Amino acid sequence: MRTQVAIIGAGPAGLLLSHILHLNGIESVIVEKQSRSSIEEIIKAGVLEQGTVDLLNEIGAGSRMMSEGLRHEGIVLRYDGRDARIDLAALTGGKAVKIYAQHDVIKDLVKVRLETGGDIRFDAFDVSVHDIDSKAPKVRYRSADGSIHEIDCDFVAGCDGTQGISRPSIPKDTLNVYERLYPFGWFGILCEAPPSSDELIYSMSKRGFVLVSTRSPQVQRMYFQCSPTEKVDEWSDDRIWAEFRARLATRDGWEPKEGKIFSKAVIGMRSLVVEPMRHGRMFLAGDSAHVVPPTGAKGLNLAASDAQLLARGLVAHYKKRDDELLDRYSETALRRVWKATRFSWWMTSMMHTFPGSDAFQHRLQVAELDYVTSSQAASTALAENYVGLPLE
Ligand code: FAS
Ligand code: PHB
Repeated sequence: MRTQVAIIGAGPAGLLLSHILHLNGIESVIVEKQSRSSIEEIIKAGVLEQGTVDLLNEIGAGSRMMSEGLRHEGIVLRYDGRDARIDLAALTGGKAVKIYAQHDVIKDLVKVRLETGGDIRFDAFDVSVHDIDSKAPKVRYRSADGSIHEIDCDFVAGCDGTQGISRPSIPKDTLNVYERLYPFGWFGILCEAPPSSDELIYSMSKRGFVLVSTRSPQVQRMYFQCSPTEKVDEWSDDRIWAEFRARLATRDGWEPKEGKIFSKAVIGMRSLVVEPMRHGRMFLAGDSAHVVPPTGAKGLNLAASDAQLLARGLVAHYKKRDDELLDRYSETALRRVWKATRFSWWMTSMMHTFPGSDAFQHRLQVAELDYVTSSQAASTALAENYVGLPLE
């Protein structure tokens, strides 16, 4: 079969790209290795930047997010046993973030794509790309019944995340890979409890970082810094809550609201950027090209901005026969990616306890947090990055 754009991966990047192209009259086919039910269940991100919220509304996929998502106009930085609030809305002229789980975004995007005639090939195995250096690239895959399918297209969008086949399909000697591994991970839980706080709490303590987030009035999302090789089954609920209480302790005796933990997982932490985000007629978007530590809540949002920038270039190609935006896609996307990578690295460095860290290092982190929370300029810088920088 033939289409204009073959998209590999039905994550935020692939689904957003496909729907934006559809709204501009451009055909695409998404090839996804997992089933629909599995991609709609994976627990991942939870914070949508203002730009991502606006995009979902613009493309007709935002109604459930607007009714069920939680608008947060501030975040709390906790350190030295006390809280300091960053007033995101006041510092950014009214912008905020929406707390809305990534798997709900996926559900909403799959629904709107299929309702508008979208072609999503779930359970696609052994996906491969071919002739991406030519004007007639191809995507091949094997469907569940064992038959082999070939999709002829004009362009391939590699939206298949960190474990995909797109990036490895690009000759290694043409790519520059920038990577930083962090000496810790996050132990993430979901629990049945009411919110412990009206806003997200990013907490720095000598015992390690904690993030108190939420999903709904009944389900809470929390993380604590752990070893990257931490074993989930060595952590009972009691031990987890004791660790959260110890790390979140404040001078006024604040304690988290506890409840039954129904999900536990350890998430690795690294920064990765691959340049360029293009090879021939294949473009990379989202985690296939970059990964950020979740401290800045940027991963999902970068996938959305890549999709917007790539769609803009493809629309100009097909509608105006103008390839200037497409030829500048990688450069434009990477400028935003590197700003988000810097912010995520900065938030991670400021809030986490590094191995070998001593009392001097801890005092430096306290001083940085004192400065960020007391300076209009510094708190504005944090706020404008957190709610999301302009698309370009
Ligand atoms: P995704 O990885 O979301 O999607 C890629 C899709 O491609 C998947 O559906 C996959 O099945 C498919 N695929 C892969 N290989 C394929 C192949 N060979 N053929 C066909 N399809 C293939 N970000 C945050 O901002 N905050 C967080 O708290 C946070 N937590 C995370 C927790 C976990 C466990 C993980 C894994 C990531 C987390 N992230 C978080 C980052 C995450 O949200 C990503 O940034 C976001 O999913 C990126 O979206 P995509 O680029 O679309 O890639
Ligand atoms: C989440 O709710 O999963 C979340 C929120 C903020 C972050 C990372 C994860 O920075």
